[in-house]
Amino acid sequence: MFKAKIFLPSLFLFAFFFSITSALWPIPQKWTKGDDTLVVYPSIPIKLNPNTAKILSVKSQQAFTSAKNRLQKFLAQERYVSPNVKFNISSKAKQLDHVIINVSTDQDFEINIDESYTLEISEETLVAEISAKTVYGALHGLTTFSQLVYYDNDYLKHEKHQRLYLPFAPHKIVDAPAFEYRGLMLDTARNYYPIEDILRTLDIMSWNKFNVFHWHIVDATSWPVVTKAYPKLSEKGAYDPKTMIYTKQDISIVDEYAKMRGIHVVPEFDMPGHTQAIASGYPEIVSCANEQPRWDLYAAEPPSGQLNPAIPETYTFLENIIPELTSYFSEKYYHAGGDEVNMECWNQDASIKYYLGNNSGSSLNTLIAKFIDKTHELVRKSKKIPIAWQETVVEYNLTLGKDTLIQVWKDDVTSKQVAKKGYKMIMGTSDYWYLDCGHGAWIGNSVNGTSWCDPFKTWQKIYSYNPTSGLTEEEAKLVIGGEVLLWSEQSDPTNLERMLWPRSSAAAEVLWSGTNNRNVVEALPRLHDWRFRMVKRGVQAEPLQPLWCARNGG
Ligand code: CP6
Repeated sequence: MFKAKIFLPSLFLFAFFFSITSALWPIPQKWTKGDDTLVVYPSIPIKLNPNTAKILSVKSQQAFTSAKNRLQKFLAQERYVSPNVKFNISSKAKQLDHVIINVSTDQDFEINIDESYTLEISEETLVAEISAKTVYGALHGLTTFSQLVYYDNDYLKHEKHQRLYLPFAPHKIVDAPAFEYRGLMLDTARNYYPIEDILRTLDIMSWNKFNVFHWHIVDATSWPVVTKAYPKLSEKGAYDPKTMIYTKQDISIVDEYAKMRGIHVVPEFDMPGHTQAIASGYPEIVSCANEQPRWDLYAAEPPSGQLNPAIPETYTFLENIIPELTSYFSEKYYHAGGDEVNMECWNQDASIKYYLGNNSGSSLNTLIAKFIDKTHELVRKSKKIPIAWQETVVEYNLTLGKDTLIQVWKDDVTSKQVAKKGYKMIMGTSDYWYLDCGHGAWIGNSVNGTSWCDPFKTWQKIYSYNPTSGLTEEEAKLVIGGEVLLWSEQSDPTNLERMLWPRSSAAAEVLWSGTNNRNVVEALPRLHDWRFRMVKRGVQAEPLQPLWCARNGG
């Protein structure tokens, strides 16, 4: 009670105060603004400083040109009138003359690249100037610029041309991400998503300054990836071998599209668990495949099936498939899975029993070590860096190469354990950053009444997550970022956008702006505005509040 009394009045005060300023999402590290409103015409020149152009590689120039074209198109199509950002409009408003971009270095596109930028918009020089160390920092500057403009829906009164307002000038923004790895995971195996849905997701991700698309591309239920070495993987393992697949060419379209938006595509080929789909084409290398109806004895989710670590055929498979799979993606990181291995599945396999009987000193634990070590060795041989789920170093207690990036999904007890072992980490615990609806898809759970979104994580819950929670300052340095995750047992293209947005935006701000001083009261009107803007851009983002609240400072 005591708390509520103090909290409520301040809530209204904050809400009122913040409802009148322009709304950037994620919020920049430093931002000062004024109260002049400028006019922006969609045809405003967006120029790369000629000295900059000289130092940039062809790839970097392409990324710039692509971003510039997107911004120009945005400005031409922008029809956003905010319900809660109010500003002065003067008939004498001056016109912004041009946008100029300076980039000081050319760097390879890697996750730890410098993404900082500054954006200054002067009401005196009438220039918007973006300066960045890399072209990918400049891209973020252009993204920020696109959130500062609002449509002038009265323009016909003034003149013929459509125009926009840029309120609260002058602006001085100094910005850089708090975390270098800002990811979103999509599971395209429980349900299939056409490439168009993935490309669309990449667009929306880039507006939210995400920089990693973790593509959980295969799982127990389907293997949609077409491969040369093992064609039956998709012929038998995809939901439809003609239409519900990803070819090498599809993957490079996604890869290239992402890169043009400053996003890294990290593929995950989850092994040895979650692999029953491999058994559709290659049953000889999978243990306990499809043990119905008691799949629950052998797997976390149906259908059961795990690659058999005791037979040489499995290793031949890895040797042939990993070089091909790694070659399809330009990103350095390759997620090799390793989650939720069920020992009972292996325990009951005759060939594994035989192996254990004939190899003294071997155990299920040495077998899983052998499997993961071999996989990671092949990943490194392909010049990639392995990512592994936390189970590898926590639950199975394996010792992995120090370069391995560990993905933690359980809680801060496990992140603490991973930190003690000294691995770099990405965070996204199921209690906070799983966007899906938990384990609701199976009949048993449905009978127990947990068939839909139980519990559903609200944007406030997602926003309250600190990826470094429970860690010392020193340990926290191992956390290079985090991910929101959409498992697709109960998602497909029909609900993708509302499952992702605007809740992922909440995580995007934690990852970009940092965990200090996050405050849902300050954030709400700003996120509300950002959600309305995304909707205007065509995103089926879920509503956060009644429209009334936005209009009335609540
Ligand atoms: N699939 C895979 C899943 C999950 C994991 N891996 C999962 C586990 C628990 C919950 C939600 C999803 N569906 N391959 C765990 C990393 Cl609550």
